[in-house]
Amino acid sequence: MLRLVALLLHCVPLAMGQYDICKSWVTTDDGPSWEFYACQPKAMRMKDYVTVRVDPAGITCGDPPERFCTHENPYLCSDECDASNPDLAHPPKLMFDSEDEGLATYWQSVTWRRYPEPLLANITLSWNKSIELTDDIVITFEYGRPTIMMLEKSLDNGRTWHPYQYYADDCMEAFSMPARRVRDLSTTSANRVLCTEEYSRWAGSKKEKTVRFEVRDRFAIFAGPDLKNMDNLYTRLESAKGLKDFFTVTDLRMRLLRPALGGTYVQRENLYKYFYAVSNIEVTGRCKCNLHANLCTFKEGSLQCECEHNTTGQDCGKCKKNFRSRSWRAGSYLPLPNGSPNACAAAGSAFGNCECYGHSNRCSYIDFLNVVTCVSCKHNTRGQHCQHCRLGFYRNSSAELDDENVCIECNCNQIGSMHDRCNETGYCECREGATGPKCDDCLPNYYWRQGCFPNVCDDELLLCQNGGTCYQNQRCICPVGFKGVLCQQSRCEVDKKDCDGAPGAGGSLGTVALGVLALQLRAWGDL
Ligand SMILES: *[C@@H]1O[C@H](CO)[C@@H](O)[C@H](O)[C@H]1NC(C)=O
Ligand SMILES: *[C@@H]1O[C@H](CO)[C@@H](O)[C@H](O)[C@H]1NC(C)=O
Ligand SMILES: *[C@@H]1O[C@H](CO)[C@@H](O)[C@H](O)[C@H]1NC(C)=O
Ligand SMILES: *[C@@H]1O[C@H](CO)[C@@H](O)[C@H](O)[C@H]1NC(C)=O
Ligand SMILES: *[C@@H]1O[C@H](CO)[C@@H](O)[C@H](O)[C@H]1NC(C)=O
Ligand SMILES: [Ca+2]
Repeated sequence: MLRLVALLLHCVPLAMGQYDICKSWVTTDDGPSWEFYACQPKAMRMKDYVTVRVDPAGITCGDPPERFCTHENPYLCSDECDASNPDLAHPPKLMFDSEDEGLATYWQSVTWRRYPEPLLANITLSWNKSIELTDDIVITFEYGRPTIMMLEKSLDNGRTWHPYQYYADDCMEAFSMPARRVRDLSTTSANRVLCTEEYSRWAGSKKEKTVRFEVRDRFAIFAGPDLKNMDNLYTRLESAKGLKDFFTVTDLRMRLLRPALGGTYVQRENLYKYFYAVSNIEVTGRCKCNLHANLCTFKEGSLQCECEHNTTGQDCGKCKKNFRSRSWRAGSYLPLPNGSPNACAAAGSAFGNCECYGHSNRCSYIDFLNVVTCVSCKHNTRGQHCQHCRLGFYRNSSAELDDENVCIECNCNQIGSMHDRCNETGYCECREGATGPKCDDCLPNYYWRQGCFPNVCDDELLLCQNGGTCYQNQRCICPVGFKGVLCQQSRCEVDKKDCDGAPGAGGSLGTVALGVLALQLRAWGDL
């Protein structure tokens, strides 16, 4: 019974009752038919669907077994962490179990025995699915909260990361940021990334255990203190740029940067009381389904939206095949209270059969040709059905025709290529001497200088003569007394007066003599 009450309490703030059905069967003057609405799945405990990774390797305590103690009992270091003993092990999964026995189970790091080297740990949570946060993220630390930590998020399954919130007992010292509180943010700064000192000060490890990322306080800026005015929040989510994305994540990362210090400086003689211990990470949110689904299920290891409105994809992010007569759009919370479904429409519903593969919203009838054609094809497409790529673009063979990335720019090198068109595999047509898919390379025996030019000299067939050196395949640098493209001509053969004063007569002998002279000059210079 107690558990049921807890469950109900847990659900109350989440079950707003809005946008929970995608369609209903209604009777109108024209008979019964479906009516469609914007819809979204219920919020869930997202920790049940997460995969976790803790870095660096070896940061989890117990291998080898080690002793530790607590700030409350700093001289009784008899507690033990031993990865090989289930009763004494503290693996990462204990951050996500349910604790109904009353006894906290927790992941624990090694102790700070390497002080003053920092004790760093990353806890990375991945869903392989975009999630919209609907309530605070709550991280519970047994034995004290870190004095410095950072929360990061990713929106692209961990490819790129962005700071989400900074936490420190002294924000200025730790991050050179002024301390701020989420409660003090305004409507224009609701998605600001800030540093807070509220969750890092020492207050006794039993008293204050949680570190929060305050989603509710940010919602409250729009919806009021008890989140009563959700309509206003939904309106803002639709209209304020970046606000929806701010609450959307695919991954979260806690970067633990300095453990609890017990309210004082680090005591080097007892480093066994410094470590991290996390008993729970609560993440409440809903699957992002672009307002095209009210169910999200766990299938083959990942959450997936059960898409309606003839959309498809993990997030209902595109139109189903044969429903692409206009571009895909997310559903909208507006107009209140039921929103707009922005459903995908079947090809052939307008103007006979004009499919535009989602690259155009409009078709037009051309009278004298008696055809219907797509108008203003987007995404660099062209053609009656936007089925071709514009000149200067080629078809992406791994993308379907309705993909936004279907046409790739040829990107031909302007100097090396004949024009900016390319063939179906992206190869440009090269001018003489140029090569490579984009004509930005030169064939062997050519050099690049605003285009490809045949080599003047090289190390093989076009050797510079008489001790000349080849400069970047462009010209021979000839020794004094020689000229010609390959330094093949002695100046005195051409012009008798060049021979005056030249020591020796023979070409190569002259070079040797010059070399000796140069060495002598250098020797004098050193004296
Ligand atoms: C934690 O992740 C950040 C990137 O988000 C990385 O720069 C850092 O090296 C990681 N730290 C550890 C201890 O793995
Ligand atoms: C992520 O989800 C997609 C779509 O459901 C699935 O195809 C893919 O295998 C998943 N990747 C991992 C690493 O679980
Ligand atoms: C989706 O397509 C089906 C036909 O397969 C149709 O009955 C249904 O009304 C369509 N739904 C929407 C929202 O357009
Ligand atoms: C080709 O399309 C795929 C699938 O949409 C996309 O992931 C990839 O980035 C595209 N390639 C290029 C070069 O744009
Ligand atoms: C495109 O041109 C390259 C280089 O000339 C050639 O190897 C390739 O086969 C061509 N691709 C097609 C589809 O014609
Ligand atoms: Ca636990």
